[in-house]
Amino acid sequence: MSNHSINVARLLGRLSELGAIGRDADGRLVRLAASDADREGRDRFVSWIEAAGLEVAVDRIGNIFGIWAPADVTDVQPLMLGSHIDTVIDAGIYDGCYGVLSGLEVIETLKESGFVPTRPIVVAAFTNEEGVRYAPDMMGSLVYAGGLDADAALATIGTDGSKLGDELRRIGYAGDRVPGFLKPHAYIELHIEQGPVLEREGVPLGAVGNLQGISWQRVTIEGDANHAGTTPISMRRDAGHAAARVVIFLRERAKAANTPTVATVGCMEFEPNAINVIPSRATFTVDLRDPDEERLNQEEAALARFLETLSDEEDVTITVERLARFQPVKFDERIVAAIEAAAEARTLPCRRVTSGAGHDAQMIARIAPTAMIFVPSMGGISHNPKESTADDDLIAGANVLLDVVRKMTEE
Ligand code: HGY
Ligand code: MN
Ligand code: MN
Ligand code: MN
Repeated sequence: MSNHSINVARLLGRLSELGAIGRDADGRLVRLAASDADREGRDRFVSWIEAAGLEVAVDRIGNIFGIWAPADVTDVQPLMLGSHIDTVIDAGIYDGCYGVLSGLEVIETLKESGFVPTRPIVVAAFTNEEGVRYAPDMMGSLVYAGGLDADAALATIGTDGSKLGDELRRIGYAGDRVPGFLKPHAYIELHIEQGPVLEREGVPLGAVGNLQGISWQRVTIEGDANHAGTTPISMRRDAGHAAARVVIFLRERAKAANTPTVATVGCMEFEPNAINVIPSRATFTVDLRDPDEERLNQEEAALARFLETLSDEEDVTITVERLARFQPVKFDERIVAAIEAAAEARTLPCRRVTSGAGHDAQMIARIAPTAMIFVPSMGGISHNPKESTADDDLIAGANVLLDVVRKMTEE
């Protein structure tokens, strides 16, 4: 049984301190990538890295790294920990931040204990994991893993018309390091589950064996604006009605499929968006996910077929833009087993889980052996201010991460 422990007050204190940064006028937590709020959160995280005596590095896409490299191991591949500190709109305080702050906490605890690792240990805060302002999501780690060219990513135009590269420069996080400058020996991400499984089963820890595939598309339907009162139903080219039929199609199909497939229409805009005008245009997003690559392809094909039929039946024009497409990922069995062993050594129940959410680990798994640790989300709630995890679970997760990191860097 390991008797090492992280500094509980420091971790929990920083989680609430970071959680207070980026509140809007209504008190909602909104720390979108490369915004002023993101700058403030980044600055606070960097101040903690510096206070811990770590080297700070920032790469061209704004990924931040805190590097602990004792003298005689500087040229050895590092063990990397991390996640993200950008948030969705009206977010909780744990998504991403828990993994970044626990990674820093583990490094500080090991450093303070006089432990000398056989390889550098690095904590990363990846840029734009959420993808709310700039698509795709997991952008910083995708660039880091070589899945997206840095210049192409920096040229991305956001939902507010801003350019990511300009915004990173404006907030002072257009770094000079080449993305991928540190090739990790392994990557471990600690994260809240953001789903209901662990809580429902009364299990405090999840060893994440795999992560589902993600497909993001933006659909634009063009019809004709017309008078809401005078236009007979049979003469309408109603973009709003056509869009609503897509929402119903996706839900009915996912419900009838009896598979893990999930479908979400999270954003929708009508033009001209007036109570007495038939919408001429509807623009909306489709988020499809499935742990099975083949089934995810089939869901995308089924949606494409439905849109074809819809366009004829509703006499509208439909265009689709692909925003993101990530395959399902299987994590590294040895690290997953090490997580299970560390939980067992602390007599903490642990079970295998699939991640329904996308994570930076999905990208870093392209370049290094990777795994994740989950702790329960109360009510399975996330991407919502009610997102919460019991302190005991937060501490247990961080202590298991501490044990795995110690084990992987003492040999
Ligand atoms: O969309 C996701 O699953 C991640 O939170 N960006
Ligand atoms: Mn996250
Ligand atoms: Mn998230
Ligand atoms: Mn995520």
